[in-house]
Amino acid sequence: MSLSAAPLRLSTASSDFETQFAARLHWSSDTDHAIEQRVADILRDVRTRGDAAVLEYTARFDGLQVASMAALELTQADFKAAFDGLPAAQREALQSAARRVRSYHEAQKKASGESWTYRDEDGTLLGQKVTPLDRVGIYVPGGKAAYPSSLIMNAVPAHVAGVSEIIMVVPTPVRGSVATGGSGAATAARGERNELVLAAAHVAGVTRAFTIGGAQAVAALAYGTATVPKVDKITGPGNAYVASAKKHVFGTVGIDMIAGPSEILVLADGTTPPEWVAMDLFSQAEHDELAQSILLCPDAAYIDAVQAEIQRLLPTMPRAAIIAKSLNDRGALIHTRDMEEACAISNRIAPEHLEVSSRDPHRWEPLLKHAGAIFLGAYTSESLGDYCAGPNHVLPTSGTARFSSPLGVYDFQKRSSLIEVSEAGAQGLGAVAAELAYGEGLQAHARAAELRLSTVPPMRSPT
Ligand code: HSO
Ligand code: ZN
Repeated sequence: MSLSAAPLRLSTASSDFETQFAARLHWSSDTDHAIEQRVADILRDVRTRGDAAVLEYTARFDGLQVASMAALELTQADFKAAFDGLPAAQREALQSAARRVRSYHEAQKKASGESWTYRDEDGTLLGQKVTPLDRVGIYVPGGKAAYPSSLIMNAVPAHVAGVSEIIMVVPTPVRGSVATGGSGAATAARGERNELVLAAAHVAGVTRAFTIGGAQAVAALAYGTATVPKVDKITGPGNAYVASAKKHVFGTVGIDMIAGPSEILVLADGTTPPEWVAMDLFSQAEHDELAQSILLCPDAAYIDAVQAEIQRLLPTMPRAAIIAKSLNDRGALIHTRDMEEACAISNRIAPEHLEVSSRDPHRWEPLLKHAGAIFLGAYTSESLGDYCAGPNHVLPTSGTARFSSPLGVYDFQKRSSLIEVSEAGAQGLGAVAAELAYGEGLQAHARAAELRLSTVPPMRSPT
């Protein structure tokens, strides 16, 4: 089978640009009602029957038949053994990535995650107290999508925030468990341990882990069972069942986000080797047939060169079929009038990953407002950010970078307001509060403020 990949060619100068552009960006995340219904049933069942229900679903969907939940728990010793069993180069790479991700998130915490207070002239103290969540659950998908790098990106910021218990769930049977078939975690059902994920749990500081997955794992974390502790927030990617379960339990627990397919937008001035740009476009396309890779460039000859590299490199890729489908169905090579216009279009797309592949990236960066992560200059391949540059790779997708941010330390913290009103402060504030409270017809509020005034006024009659 000879594959070919030709992302849609567009030009902003052409009269049908807007129509074609809109069609290419359109992505439907329509909820499947059958999935919603099945997930709701599983959640209800786990909520009422706890461990027994989790064990049944794990046997049915993951083909993992065990007598008790204890057999599904992994220990820190398991993580350590997996880590020790890796080749030295992999151990070092995991540690080096975790170290850089930790440093970045420590800086993030220092810059925006600390408590603060100030005092008014009358001695009143106001501020914000930042505290970590007590316990979080991290969902790690099974099978091929079990990315150790994603575990690091979720667990390390939680750790830096000061979360004391990090509970991981991953639908991967271990300890030679008997597998009888099932769905959802095809690789796992064959009884393969994902050593890299367990090793990442070691370097990322996971507290406890269970080899459960799907909606039943989300339910166990959200409601708690006799074995699985109830968490305060669930983060991490998953399939349609997991996404639907996370939406359902939101409110009972916090969730991070519901991520769509990966996206990369390369804004090129034509000075980067076209081979590099073609491979960067592939790097997100290879995640998923629904992934979106877009090139924006004012140089038509350069776009031709990138297209030629795409065709030349495609057959060398083990995931060529996924890449080709993604590029053909959702990719685009867009010719713009100039770099300014390219920046404006990038802002309209608000991509998850934005590479500014230019000799002069700092000239364009100030024009770029909406993107999950911005990679500056030809040497900054997006894939470095996926693994080890330091910033988080869990990023807003599908245009949500217009209003949301990368996963960070702040997702594992919450804020409490601090107020300490001095006696002097209570005079001024008391008068203001009482006036507004009477206006709202709330007598007790008004009197609570007035009783603290040095001269307590007579109670007003209700209006
Ligand atoms: N690019 C993905 C993250 C990832 N890449 C994991 C490789 N491994 C997030 O969009
Ligand atoms: Zn990636």
